[in-house]
Amino acid sequence: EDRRMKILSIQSAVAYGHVGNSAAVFPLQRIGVEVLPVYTVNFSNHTGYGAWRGPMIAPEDVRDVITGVEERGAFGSIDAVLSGYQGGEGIADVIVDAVARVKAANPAAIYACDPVMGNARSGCFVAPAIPVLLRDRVVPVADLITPNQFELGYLTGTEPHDLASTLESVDRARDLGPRTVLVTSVERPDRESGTLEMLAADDSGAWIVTTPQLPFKANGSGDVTAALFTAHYLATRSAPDALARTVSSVFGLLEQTLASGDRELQLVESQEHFANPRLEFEPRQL
Ligand code: PXL
Repeated sequence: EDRRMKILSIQSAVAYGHVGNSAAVFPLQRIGVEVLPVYTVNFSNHTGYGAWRGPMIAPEDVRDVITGVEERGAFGSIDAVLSGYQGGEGIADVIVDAVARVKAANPAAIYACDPVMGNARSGCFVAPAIPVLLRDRVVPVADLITPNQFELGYLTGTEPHDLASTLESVDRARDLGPRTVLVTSVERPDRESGTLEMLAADDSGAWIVTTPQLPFKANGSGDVTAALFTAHYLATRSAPDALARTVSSVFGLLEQTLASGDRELQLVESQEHFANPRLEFEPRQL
């Protein structure tokens, strides 16, 4: 029997470029994960371009695809449900229901929620109802969440702005339900200039890791980050190990993308960074 890790990944699809499942699927496959992608939208391109075409998928259609997967008998061997960009307001309930059904079939399965809302620079870039749904219905049933600092603040009704307040907000987030939290951007005034930091916390403690900040922002890098952290955390159950692997892979991906001059993530060119991360950045325990 195939015992490769299986992840049911409920996210967007884009034809041009790489966000959502169109960013997450290949890196997961490259590290040996069997991915079951379910699409929440089928867009031409990500919304960062300001114009795009194609449909949001109706919640009943998303539910139907998931039910069809269930009818193949697949739920008992799913190790994680992963969700990201939701598109319409009806998707939250579909995700929550899918998580309950997967967990009924495999009590060891985890639910990893990337609470995609926006970021400090752009503000909220999803429909206004989505952050409320994430906070009140979705995050409470998640085992692992991967907010940026902006999303962490919204979920917890706090304003994390330095290391102490970010750790405080992470504790508040863990009070909501998820035992494991990856903060994908810790912006503290006293960090070394030209650096970025990520922080991971679980029942064993909290760790932070620092990387150089590259002079651009690539859409979809958060989706790759959430996917890789979920897979590595499942495999190791170690927040610092998963953090070290994830930042190394994503930094390699962003370096490769910057060097290419292309706006879109260079996923195939970066495959070695997924398969064999250099582990050049060491998490420090807090
Ligand atoms: O990276 C998050 C994301 C996912 N899906 C779609 C998006 C974005 C961000 O722009 O537009 C369709």
